[in-house]
Amino acid sequence: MKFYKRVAIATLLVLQVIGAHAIDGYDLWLRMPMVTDGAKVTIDNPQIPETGNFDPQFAPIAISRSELNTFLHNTGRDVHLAIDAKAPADDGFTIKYGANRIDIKSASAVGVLYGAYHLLRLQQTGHLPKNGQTIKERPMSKYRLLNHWDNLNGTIERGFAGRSIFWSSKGDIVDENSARIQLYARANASIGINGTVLNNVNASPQMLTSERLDQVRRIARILAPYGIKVYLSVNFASPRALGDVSTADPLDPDVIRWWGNKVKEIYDAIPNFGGFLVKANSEGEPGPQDFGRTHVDGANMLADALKPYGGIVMWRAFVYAADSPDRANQAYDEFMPFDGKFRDNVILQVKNGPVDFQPREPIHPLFFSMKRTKVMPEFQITQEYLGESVHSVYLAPMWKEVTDEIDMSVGVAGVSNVGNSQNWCGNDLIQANWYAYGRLAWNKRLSSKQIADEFVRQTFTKEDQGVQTLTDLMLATHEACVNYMMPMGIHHIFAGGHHYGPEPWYAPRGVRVDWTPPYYHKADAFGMGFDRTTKGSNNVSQYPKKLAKLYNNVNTCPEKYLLWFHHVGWTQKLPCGETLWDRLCHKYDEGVRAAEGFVRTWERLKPYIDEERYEALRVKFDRQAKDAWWWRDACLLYFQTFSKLPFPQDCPPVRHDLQTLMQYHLRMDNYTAAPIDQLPD
Ligand code: GCW
Repeated sequence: MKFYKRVAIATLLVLQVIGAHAIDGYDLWLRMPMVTDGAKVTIDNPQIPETGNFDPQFAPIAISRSELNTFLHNTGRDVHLAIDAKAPADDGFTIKYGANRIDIKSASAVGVLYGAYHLLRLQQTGHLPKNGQTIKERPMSKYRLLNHWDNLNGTIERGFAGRSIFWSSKGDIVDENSARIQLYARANASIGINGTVLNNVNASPQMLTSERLDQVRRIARILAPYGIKVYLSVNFASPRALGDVSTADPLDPDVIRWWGNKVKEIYDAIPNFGGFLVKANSEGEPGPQDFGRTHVDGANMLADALKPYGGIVMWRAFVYAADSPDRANQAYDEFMPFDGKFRDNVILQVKNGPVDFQPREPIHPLFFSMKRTKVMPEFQITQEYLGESVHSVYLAPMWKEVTDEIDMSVGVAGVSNVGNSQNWCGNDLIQANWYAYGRLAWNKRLSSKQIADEFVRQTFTKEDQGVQTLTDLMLATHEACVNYMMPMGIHHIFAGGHHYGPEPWYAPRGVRVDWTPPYYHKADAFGMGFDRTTKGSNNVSQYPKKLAKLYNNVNTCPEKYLLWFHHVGWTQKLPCGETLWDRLCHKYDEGVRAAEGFVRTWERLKPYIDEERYEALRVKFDRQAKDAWWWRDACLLYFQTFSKLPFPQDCPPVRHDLQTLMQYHLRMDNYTAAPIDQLPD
C-alpha cells in the first residue's frame, strides 16, 4: 500500500476509536467532535499531489489536511496549506485568517502540521483569530523531547500509569499497539513535541540487538509522519555486553568500530533516527570512567559515530558518588572542567535542580556556568516525588521557576508520565503535565494559567465558571504539595525506594547515606537544614555571584530555599517574624488546609464534569488530603523529637501517632502506583 494511503487509513482508524468510547480520558486534549460541515482544505504546492502517492516527507501535510477536514468547523473560509520558503523556518508557521480564506504556511511540512493543530486548539478553546489577523509562531527550543523510562519487559521505572506502550514481556507489541502509538504521536505533534526516547536511561544492552532495532524501526515509521524522531538510551557497555568486543573503553579501536557499525545499522533502517541518550557512571550504570576515561571521551566517541548522519548525543549530568559530603555539588564539580570540550553534537542533559526532581529545588548551577557546552534541562513529568498519579499536582508553575531563568533554545527533555492505562497518565488531571510540558517546550513564555486554561477547555469543560474554578485549583496544587511534603527547602525525606509518602527517619543500615533522608534534613538538637553556605559544603559558590550572595546569607535567602542552604536553629527568628519551628508547623498546616480545600473545590466542580472522571478524581483528591495529613503529622512529630518544642497554639492536633507511622512501610514494587487502600488513614 502506498505510504500516504496508509497514513490516511490509520488516521481514520484512530478517529473512529475516538468517536466510539465514553469520556475516559483516552483522547487526551484531542477530544474534538467530528464536523459534518468541514472546511474545504487545499494544498497549494503543486508538487504535493492531493491524493495518491505521497512522498513521506510530505506526510505531515496529508495529516494536516485530514485533521482540519475532520475537526475544523466551516467558518466560511477555505483553508490553504503551503510549504513556503519565505514562511517561518525551524518548525515555525503563520496562520493568516483572512475574510475568505485561512492560510497556514511554513518552510517545512511539519511546521504546517503544527499550524493546523494550533488552529484547532484556538477553535477548541474559543479563541479563533479575528478577521485579518495573522498569527506567527516559532518554537523556542529546537529539541523538544520526551524521555520514556520504559524497560524492554514492559515495566516503566517511576511509571504510575500502567505498562509501556512500546515494549512488553510478551515480545513484540508494535503492531498490536499501533493505533495507540499513533494517537500518542498525534497528541505529541499537537503540542509540538518532536522527539522521543523510547527506553529507560538505565538501559539494557538488549536495546541494540537487531530484533529490537527492527521494532524501533516500526515505531519510528508510525511517529515520523507526525514529525517525531526516535532516540534510544544506550548502555555504555553495549559493545562488551552484546558479546563481540572484550571491552567498552571509548578509546579502543574495536569499540569505536563496534559503535560505528551499530550506528550505521540503525541509520540504514531508520534514516531519520535522532541519536542517543546516555546515563553513564551514575547509580551503577557503566561509563567511560570504568576504563579510566572521562565523560568527554565517552560522549565524543559516540558523537563522532553519529555525526555523519546528523545524530546527537544527550549525555546526562546526573552523577553522584556515594561518599560525597554534598550530593548537590557533584555534577558541577565533575562537568565544569569539561566546559568547551564536547563535540558540537553533544548536549549535556541537566536535571532542573542539583539533587533530583524534588518538589522544589533551586535551579541547577550548571545552567548558569556551562557557557561553551550545549545544555538542555531535564524535567520529570512523571511524579516520582510528587505523589505519583495519586496526587493531582499541576507542574507548570514548578517548571517555570526554572524555564523563566534559563536558556532553553538548545532543547528540553521531560521524563514521561505515559503508560498503557486507559487515560494514559493514571489520573485525568495530570494529563495536564504532559500537555504543559509540550507547550512550555514550544513557548516558555506562556503562563501556567494560560496553559491550564487551554487544557481544561479541551478536556473537562468549556463553561467559564468551571474553567475558572478548575484552573485556580490546578494553579494552587504545586505550592500546596510543597507545603504538605517539604516546605522551606526541605528535600528528599521520602520513603525509601519507591518514594511514596514520608519517612524522614528512614536510614537502614547498609543503605547509601545519600539515599536516606537524614543526609538531607540534618535535624539535630540545635535545628535542621543542610548547610550549603561558604561555611558548609560551599554549594552556594557554584552560583553566579549575585545569587551566591543572596543564598549565603540566612537573612536574604528566600524562605522557599532556607533549609536547602542553611542549618537553622529551631528557635531562630526568621525575617517573617516567627521562629523556625513555628513557621515550619504553619507551613505544613497551610499545605494540609489547601489539600482539604481541593476536595471541596472538586465537589463544587461536579456540575461541569462527566461522572466517570469526576468520581475517579474525587477518590484521588480525598486520598491526597489524607496523605497531606500523613505527611504533616509524620514530619512534624518526627522533627519535634529534635526540637522538643510544642506546636503553636493555632495548629490543629495531630491525627496520627509517630510510633505507628514509623512502623508503617508501604511495600510496593517499583513499577506500580501506590495502592490507595493500603495507605494510613
Ligand atoms: O530520581 C532517580 C530515580 C531513578 C532514576 C534516576 C535517574 C532512571 O529514583 O529511578 O533512574 O533518578 O534519573 O537516572
